[in-house]
Amino acid sequence: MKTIFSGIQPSGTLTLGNYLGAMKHFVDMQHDQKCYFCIVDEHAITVPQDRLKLRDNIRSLAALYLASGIDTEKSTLFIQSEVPAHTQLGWMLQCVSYIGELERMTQFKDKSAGGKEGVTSGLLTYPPLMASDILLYQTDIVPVGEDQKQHLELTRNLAQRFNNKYNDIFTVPEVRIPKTGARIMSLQDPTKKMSKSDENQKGFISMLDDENKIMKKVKSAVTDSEGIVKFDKENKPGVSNLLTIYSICSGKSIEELEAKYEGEGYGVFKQDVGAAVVETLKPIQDRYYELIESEELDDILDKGAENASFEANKMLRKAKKAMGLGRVRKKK
Ligand code: ATP
Ligand code: LTN
Repeated sequence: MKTIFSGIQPSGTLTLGNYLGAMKHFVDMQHDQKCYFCIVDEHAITVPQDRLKLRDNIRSLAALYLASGIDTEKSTLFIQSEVPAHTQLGWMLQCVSYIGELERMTQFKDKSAGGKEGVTSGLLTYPPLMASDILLYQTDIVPVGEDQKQHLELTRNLAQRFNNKYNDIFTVPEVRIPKTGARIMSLQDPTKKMSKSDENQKGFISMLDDENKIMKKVKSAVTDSEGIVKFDKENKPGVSNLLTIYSICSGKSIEELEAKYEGEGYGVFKQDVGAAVVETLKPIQDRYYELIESEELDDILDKGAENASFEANKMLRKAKKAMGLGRVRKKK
């Protein structure tokens, strides 16, 4: 049995990109594997957050994990800040990371592009915390979207460096990026990834958008003036993005869809893409609204934190011993 770990930041309501690139695969992977799914709230505070909104987003993300099909009989679902071992090992791994390699992370470069004065040091040291999340559970596989590939590469380097320098305790994890849906693009600028922190609301579909909003956003998605439904990422990024979304939501292949819309133009096509998205999200939304105010959700998260702490503390003890932290009691 393999161990799977992945995390999502509670930095806003999840988008269709998060669902198709990450969450949907978590659900498919949980059979016959040992899975940990984490709400990484300590990652979210690397950029400013409103405290009440953050609290709401944490709960909402937990409910979305469950509504999407995470089954707590098979998987452990928990909140990062409720398992202190994450920041403890995170600090130790910071002391194994080099500033140079952290400064080379694309996400850091992008988010600090406006100047380094207003950027927190947490944004720079976020990757060792992410490595800690993963390494605490002897993770074999980390399912993520394309944008996290570089962080995973760094996690592997840190694990190997620690194993060589101190003691061979960490499993070196593998990244698993989905073949389709790994990078769902913005509906307004199909050269940019769909992001929940996009200022332009029309660029993303939230997992909680109602039917009306979804249809409107898909209809106003940027395409091109050719009027041909064909997959061509380079020259037709907007149409290709809609085809990807439609294909995953409907289970039909891209070729099948291209054939179906031959000679049709974009009107009918967009209508059907929207309908397929609504059909995918509707059952998740129904279950979400049942869960969000329930005590069941709190019970699941309490139990998740307890399970995760138990496993994580075992690894933390090993790592402290390997580095020589703390003490050993003298025998009388
Ligand atoms: P933000 O957009 O606010 O910077 P994010 O959505 O990139 O945040 P997370 O919420 O932590 O960051 O991402 C959770 C998972 O969703 C990760 O595995 C990430 O790779 C994946 N993901 C994020 N955006 C997309 C996208 N547009 N297409 C496919 N997968 C995505
Ligand atoms: N960095 C990731 C979120 C994240 C994560 C993790 C993903 C934090 N810890 C551990 C996988 C495994 C992001 O920004 N999407």
